[in-house]
Amino acid sequence: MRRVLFTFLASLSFASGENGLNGWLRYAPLPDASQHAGSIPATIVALNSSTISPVYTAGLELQAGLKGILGKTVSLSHQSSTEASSIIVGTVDAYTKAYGRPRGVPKLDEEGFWLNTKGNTIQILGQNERAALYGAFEYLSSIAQGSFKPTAYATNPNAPIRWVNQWDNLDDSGTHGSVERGYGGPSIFFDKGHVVQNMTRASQYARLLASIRVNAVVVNNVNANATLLSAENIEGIGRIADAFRPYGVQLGISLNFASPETFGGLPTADPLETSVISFWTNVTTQIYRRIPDMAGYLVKANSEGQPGPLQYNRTLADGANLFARAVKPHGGILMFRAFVYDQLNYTDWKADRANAAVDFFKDLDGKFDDNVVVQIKYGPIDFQVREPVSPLFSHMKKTSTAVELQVAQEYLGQQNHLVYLPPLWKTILDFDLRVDGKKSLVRDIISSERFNRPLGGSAAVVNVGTNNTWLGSHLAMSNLYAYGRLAWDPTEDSQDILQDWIRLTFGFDKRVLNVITKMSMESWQAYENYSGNLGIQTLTDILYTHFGPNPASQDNNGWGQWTRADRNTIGMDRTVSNGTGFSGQYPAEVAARYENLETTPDELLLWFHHVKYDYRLQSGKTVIQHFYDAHYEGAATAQTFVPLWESLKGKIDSERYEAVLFRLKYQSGHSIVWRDAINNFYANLSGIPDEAKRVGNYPWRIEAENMTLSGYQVVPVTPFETASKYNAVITTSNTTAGTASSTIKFPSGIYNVAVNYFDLNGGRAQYELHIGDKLIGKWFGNNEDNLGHEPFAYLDGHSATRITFPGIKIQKGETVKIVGVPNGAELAPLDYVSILPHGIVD
Ligand code: GCW
Repeated sequence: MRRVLFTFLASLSFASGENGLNGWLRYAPLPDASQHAGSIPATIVALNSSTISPVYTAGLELQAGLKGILGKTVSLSHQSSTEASSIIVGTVDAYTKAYGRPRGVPKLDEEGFWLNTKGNTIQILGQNERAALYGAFEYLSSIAQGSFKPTAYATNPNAPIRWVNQWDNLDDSGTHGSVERGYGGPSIFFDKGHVVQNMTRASQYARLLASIRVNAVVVNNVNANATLLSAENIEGIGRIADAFRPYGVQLGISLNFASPETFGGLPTADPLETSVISFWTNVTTQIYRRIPDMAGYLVKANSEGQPGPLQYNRTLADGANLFARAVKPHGGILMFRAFVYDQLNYTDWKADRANAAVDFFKDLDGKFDDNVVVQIKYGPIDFQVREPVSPLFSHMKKTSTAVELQVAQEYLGQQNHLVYLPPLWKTILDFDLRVDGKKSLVRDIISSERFNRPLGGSAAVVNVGTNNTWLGSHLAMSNLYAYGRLAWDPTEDSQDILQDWIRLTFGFDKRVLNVITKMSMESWQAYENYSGNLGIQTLTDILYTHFGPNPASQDNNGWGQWTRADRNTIGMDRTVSNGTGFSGQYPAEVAARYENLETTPDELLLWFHHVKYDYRLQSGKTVIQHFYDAHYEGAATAQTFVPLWESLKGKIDSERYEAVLFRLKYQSGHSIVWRDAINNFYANLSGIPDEAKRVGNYPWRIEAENMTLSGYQVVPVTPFETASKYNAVITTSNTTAGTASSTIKFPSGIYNVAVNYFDLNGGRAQYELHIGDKLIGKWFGNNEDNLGHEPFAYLDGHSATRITFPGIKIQKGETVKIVGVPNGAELAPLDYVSILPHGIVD
């Protein structure tokens, strides 16, 4: 009976609110709540009664959390009392006023806090108000994870800047606030050219962010729209700031450099012009009048078509200081992006986009005002699956810097592929640049410790949207969670952070913990394996959406994401001796390591060197065989995610279980699309076959173009490598169904049947798979409703999709038949059918 009751209660806890909206702040009932509820004080004293104070919020959170987690009703007051047993939350100063100096509290940084659960009274004391809220979330997090061991400790942030950048657009009236590189639905802030009225999502977002100690959000895209500065919009962002404030999250905005001209009607935006200076001074005063605690501005200048000071023959520092001086009297900060580069000439062997940041910024060190922070993408190119650290961190000795990370998985599967990012981020944060021959970890540079700067920290590009899951994917939320944790303490272990997140998000089941840990910890390596290896970059389509494979798109254009692959060789020669000189941008010890082919780690070989396909890596494999093997390994790992997840059925509420399963199945199919596309591309280019004879040989496949077709016609696919044997079939009209059939020549047995097709966003074609006279499955080409990634309008590596029907009984000589019913522009495109014996994935 007890067991039955327990199961019933456990299932009750799944019943509601499991759509993901609460993220890791579910306050789900603890299985053994009753054992602990008694040991928790029954009163909370929150030492601030103003409803906009984070301390006030902390009181409410503690009350709600203890109710949810322990089922305990706790009273909340804002008066200090002499009550012997209570939870006291407030600033150190407020506590001292009420109770006298707390004992044992070390000196805290501005946003540090002290948590003491040792006595009858629990002390949660922040150096400032938001720090007290951080402490309350920390306390709740440990209780929610079932940890009740009395402790007393202080914690301080690694760095003061722990921001999030949303690339949300203030579009025109036609659009529902699009998010650049957003895969979780439209903006939570903007709608049809205005700031939204309903601030519910804004405050829910601030709550999530406060719990991971993110202290500011830049709410609009760095490709900024000057109309944000209108009186109506200033009022609008004022409302967002009001929603953020009780959580201690500040608002920041991105500015468009040309605003004085395009919005202010001035003839110039020259940063040294008096009229331009007063334009920005006035605008800034207006904004601070509405939002006195605004965090500051973020500026992308002279990059990707954005205007900037170079247009007026002024330096980037002149541009940055213009804004820095405008916000200075209000206590604001200017984040200035180092993502500045020009289009380049592909035929120039010495040209290199990776050189741009250092080339543009190195001589400006010391020229930036003290409240400027140069925000540097982690790698020299652009959020690739693997990059060396940006060498700019080693040049900015007199400038505050922040690292820019990307929670948005723009080049990493767009939240449709599971990629847990902290292991990647760690390769950057823990990197020792050896500036002046001394230990110079990136995390100590951004913390301001190494060069003793006033500011510094990190910013993450995040793409939450109105989807209940925030990012479009439940599992992707581990990245947002971990970002905050690492921004606070970059020495934390990626797996420890992940496991906290798993317990908070999915509960205590051991198998749930193990499975999600295993998948997540393997995921980045798997994605790197089936996308771009050895530092060649992700190899995604860089000219269209950055989602599926298209290695050729990297080269022969001005974007500078080159691989320089030809028939015999591959890789960018970035050496000083013969190449672009990029390796020389690093301090001597690091430069020497990368300059030399033998000492460059395999994982970055093709980033730094141009070699033959049969060059032998340190691992002993040739470059090309490494490509082939890695792609098979990576896709094989992705296949394991589905059964691993399926082993959790019944252990996770069905809404999240099904949503995650759908994406993992999609990923397992798309990883094969990646594997085959990249392998065939390079097999074709190099003419070197796969030693294991897998690439180009698919004995279990039946190509659609080789089937008996009725109402279907054969079409070539571009790029060629994104369809098996280069061709697909589409229906001959957009109204009549087509059929593709073939006699099965494989021995009778049980098979997994996979169908590869192309799912375009111009319609929802319907497919049926028949074996003999049995209907095996029926589905729609409706990824556009389910995946949230960017447009997929053509037959290519973005739209290529695979669906698998496991355990199908097949008799030799039976017919396999696909019926495709076109819909709109989607002509039920079909690539191949695989009839796979147990254990074979092809
Ligand atoms: O890689 C590019 C992205 C752009 C983005 C830009 C940037 C906001 O594809 O979408 O623009 O980086 O970081 O500024």
